Amino acid sequence: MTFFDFGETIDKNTEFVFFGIPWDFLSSLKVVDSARAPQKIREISENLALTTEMGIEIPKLKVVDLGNISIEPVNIEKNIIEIVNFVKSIYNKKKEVIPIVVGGDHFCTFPVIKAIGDSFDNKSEFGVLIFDAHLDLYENYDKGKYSHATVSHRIFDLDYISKNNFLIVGTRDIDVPELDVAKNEHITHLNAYLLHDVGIDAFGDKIIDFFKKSNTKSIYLSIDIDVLDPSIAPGTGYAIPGGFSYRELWKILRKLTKNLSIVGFDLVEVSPNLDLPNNMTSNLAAKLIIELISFISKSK
Ligand SMILES: [Mn+2]
Repeated sequence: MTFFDFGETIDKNTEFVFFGIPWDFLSSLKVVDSARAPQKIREISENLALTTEMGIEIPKLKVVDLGNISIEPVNIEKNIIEIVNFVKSIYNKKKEVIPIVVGGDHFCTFPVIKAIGDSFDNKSEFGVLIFDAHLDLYENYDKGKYSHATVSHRIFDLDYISKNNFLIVGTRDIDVPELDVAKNEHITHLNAYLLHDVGIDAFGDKIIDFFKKSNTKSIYLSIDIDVLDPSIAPGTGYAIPGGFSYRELWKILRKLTKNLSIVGFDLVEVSPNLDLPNNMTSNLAAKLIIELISFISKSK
């Protein structure tokens, strides 16, 4: 039994729908194997105890695991359509469910956000929050316009995404062309060091205030595992120092879910082949996902 397999079909009681996107072709690094992460994280969760840190019994959370989306790694356009259709098929079964996605490289986030954003009748209520060491704002990178390093740019290009409902948090490895895009488009990003300058509470408030200011009520959250410090999450392609601790991110997420409505989230860029032999990064990922599910469940 894993954290995520308490049922395999969506019914009227389902609150969360878990699925994997085993796709890492659009990573710019050859050494990663994040396509393996969805399965690895499920396996790891089998060995973890079945209560959350706040004492919630995990089997009582209504999470259905739909398995992995079928992916043809090099067939980019087909995969985008496949992922968008997969998410839409979930909403066709039940509109009020929260998709939980495990990648894959960070590009997997784009089609998921497109599907979720497109499903909103009132698109002005929808916003995107990204936790990442990087801006991922290149116009083109590596294989072209679709890359894990262009994903934020592609999300920003969506009609209903603007500087008012799009925020990147935890950055600390930014290239000059990306900074130019951020400046020209007035895209807000909160650098990782700021958390230590102002403290966790004030940092969390900054995120909440950003979305409240524009009246953005429904937030999709994307977590690149490299937002965490590589000392606790070494199993990822870019090991950038100065990231958040597990507890810092946990506290930020707990606060966010009390103040904003989360309509879906993903966790990407875990690379099992770069992890330590005790699988500490996949372990952390499994833990983080279930804690976040319990926060969202509690806030509903
Ligand atoms: Mn990223």
